[in-house]
Amino acid sequence: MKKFERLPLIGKMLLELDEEGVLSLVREALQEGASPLEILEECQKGMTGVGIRYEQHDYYLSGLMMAGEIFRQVMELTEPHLCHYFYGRENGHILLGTVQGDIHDIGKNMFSTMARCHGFTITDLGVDVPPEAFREAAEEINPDIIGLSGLLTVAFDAMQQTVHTLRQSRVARVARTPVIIGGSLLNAQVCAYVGADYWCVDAVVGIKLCQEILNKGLSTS
Ligand code: B12
Repeated sequence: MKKFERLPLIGKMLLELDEEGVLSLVREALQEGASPLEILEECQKGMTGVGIRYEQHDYYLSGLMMAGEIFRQVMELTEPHLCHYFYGRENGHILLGTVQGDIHDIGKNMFSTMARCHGFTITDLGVDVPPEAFREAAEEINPDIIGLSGLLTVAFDAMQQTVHTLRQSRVARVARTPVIIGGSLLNAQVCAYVGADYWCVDAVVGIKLCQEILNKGLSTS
């Protein structure tokens, strides 16, 4: 992969919500053989900055929406390149979704794309998914791993409820299926509170954890 010197500019332009600037620079970077992962990481930094501006009341909800739309388009541009960058023959099945009350899906979709590039099968239930819907889907498809996404503090309770509902499943295998949670505000304490088995704030780390779970045959029991 070639080093694209103006990579940091992408994150800065995203922070300024400069849609045209971001997209043309991303196209240029990809044409010059830059790493799609580094482009996405740069955009993620920009998104964190947008979140800070929102907290400081420099941006409003429309700013978050605009940033989300720019990132979605960056994902569209980088997706075909990601599968050249990542390659794998994993044969695990991951049930994925953003928990109830939360509609953030950019990070979930990014994880989903990378996981598919690695060969995982993904069943994505979408956003604002109630605990029961996770349980029903898990009982139907028997996934190897269940991935919950959540970016809001209030999503922690929904994650906890979802894990609890899954553990109560009458299908023994579903009750034991490892659960991994992902989202920028997570940490070990939240993971313990939620009752999940693994946590991450980064899709690449998430993929590695899923590979370990499969390869070592890890489960919650
Ligand atoms: C874009 C955005 C939005 C967009 C989302 C668009 C979309 N389609 O997703 C919209 C406009 C919808 C939105 C709405 C709101 N948002 Co918002 N949003 C953001 C923002 C700026 C970026 C999020 C993002 O996409 N980041 C980029 C992705 C790539 O990163 P990521 O999600 O962390 O994902 C990575 C990892 O976490 C991991 N991952 C994620 N999921 C999973 C799952 C698994 C299984 C695995 C393994 C890994 C994994 O992989 C990804 C890649 O590495 C964040 C700021 C921030 N710091 O996150 C605020 C932020 C999350 N939002 C916030 C808030 C407050 C809101 C609103 C309540 C605002 C309002 N007044 O209405 C609403 C809530 C709506 C709802 N009910 O969900 C707060 C949350 C604060 C809190 N403590 O709860 C934040 C932190 C902003 C802030 N600093 O205040 N938002």
